[in-house]
Amino acid sequence: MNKRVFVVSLVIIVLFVIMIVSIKLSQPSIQKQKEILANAEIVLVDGDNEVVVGINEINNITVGNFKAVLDTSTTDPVEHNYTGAQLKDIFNKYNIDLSDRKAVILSAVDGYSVAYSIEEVLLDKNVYITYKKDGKFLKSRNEGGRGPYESIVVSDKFSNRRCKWLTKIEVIK
Ligand SMILES: Nc1nc2c(c(=O)[nH]1)N[C@H]1C(S)=C(S)[C@@H](COP(=O)(O)O)O[C@H]1N2
Ligand SMILES: [Mo]
Repeated sequence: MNKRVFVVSLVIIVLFVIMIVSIKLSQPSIQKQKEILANAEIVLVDGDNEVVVGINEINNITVGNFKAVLDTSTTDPVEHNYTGAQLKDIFNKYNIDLSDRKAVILSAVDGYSVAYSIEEVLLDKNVYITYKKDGKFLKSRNEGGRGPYESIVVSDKFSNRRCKWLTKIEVIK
């Protein structure tokens, strides 16, 4: 074997080994991401009626994308493209009739909670449960994100009534 062939073969073998090692190394993080998504659940509560909603259900109800302005105390207003389902469509899917209800309370893992009136929830294209921002899944709290779910009130100028890390939606009579 001449030297040139030897060097070329060696480079190919080294590149192949690097490729295999990097695939193996990325597998646990892909697995973890799947678990986070698999466990991404929201509890819907209406009196004694309680249902657990997961990413597949939300995904099925999702009709498309919408734009909303993110404006927090520490950031300037920036418009983003979100993907999610309208909250009224989620209630509709689970046959929860909002017409004689007063409000909806959304709560998060950190103890934050916020109330939306039934009127604003029933407005078209106003209140969404979102899981993707600019085409990427929202990261969980552990990963420094606002997901896996965040509620958005499109008509709100500021973002203080959004519920990050959303885990529970309760209907109030
Ligand atoms: N779960 C949860 N959601 C929350 C809050 C919070 O403390 N916990 N703060 C609210 C307020 S006051 C603002 S301004 C924004 C904060 O967004 P930021 O984390 O990007 O600053 O989220 C809102 N939603
Ligand atoms: Mo805030």
